[in-house]
Amino acid sequence: VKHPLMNKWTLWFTKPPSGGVKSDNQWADSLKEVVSFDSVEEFWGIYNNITKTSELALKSDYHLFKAGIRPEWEDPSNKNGGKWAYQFKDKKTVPIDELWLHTMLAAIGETLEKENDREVMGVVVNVRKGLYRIGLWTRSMGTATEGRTGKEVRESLLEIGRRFKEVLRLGEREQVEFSGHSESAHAGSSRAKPKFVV
Ligand code: M7G
Repeated sequence: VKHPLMNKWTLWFTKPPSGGVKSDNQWADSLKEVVSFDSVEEFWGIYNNITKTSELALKSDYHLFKAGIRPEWEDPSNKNGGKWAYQFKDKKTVPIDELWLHTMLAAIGETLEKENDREVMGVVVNVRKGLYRIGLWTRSMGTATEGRTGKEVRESLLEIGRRFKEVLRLGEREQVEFSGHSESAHAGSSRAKPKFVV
C-alpha cells in the first residue's frame, strides 16, 4: 500500500563544480534534477539511498520543490517570492541531518502552512564554508497578490516563519529571516536585508 502525499515533489541537487573548471553559467550547470515522488514510501526509499547532508562537499545543495517548479528565482512560481532562512554556524554540533529530514517531512506533510495558503514552493539546504543554511521558499514576498491584501499575505508568511522556526527547534533568542528573491538576486544572497524576522 502506498500512502499518497498531497503534492508531488522533486528532489534537486547542486553539485559543486569540480577542480578549477569555471563555466560561464556555473549555477545552471551545477543544478541537477534527481527524482520525483508522490508517496511516503517513495520518499523513504529515496531518503535512505542518498548522501546525508553532513557528508556532502562544500557548495552542495539539496532542493526539495513541488513538481513543476524549478528551485530558481527565475521560475514563474518563484519570481515574485522570497524565502525564510536560518544559518547554523556551528557545523560540528548542529544535528543537520535530523533538521533537514524534519524540514522535508514538514514540507511533504504540508504542515508548514495553513491549508489554503499555497505559499510553500520548496525547501533548501546549503552546505557552505562555516555554515549550513536551511531555507523555505514562498510564492509571494509580502505584497498584495491574486485577490489577497498585503496584510493577509504577510500574515501567511509570518505564520509559515513561526512554523519553520519550530521545525528547526530554534529558541526565543534565535531569528529566522525572510527576504524577497528580487533583493537576493541583486544584492547577493548573504547581503540582502531581511524584510521580516520571527
Ligand atoms: P546561494 O547558493 O543562495 O548562497 O547563492 P551562497 O552565497 O551562500 O552560496 C550563491 C550564488 O548562486 C548566487 O549568488 C547566484 O550566483 C547563484 N544562484 C543561487 N540561486 C538560488 C540562484 C537562482 O535561483 N538563480 C540563479 N540564476 N542563480 C542563483
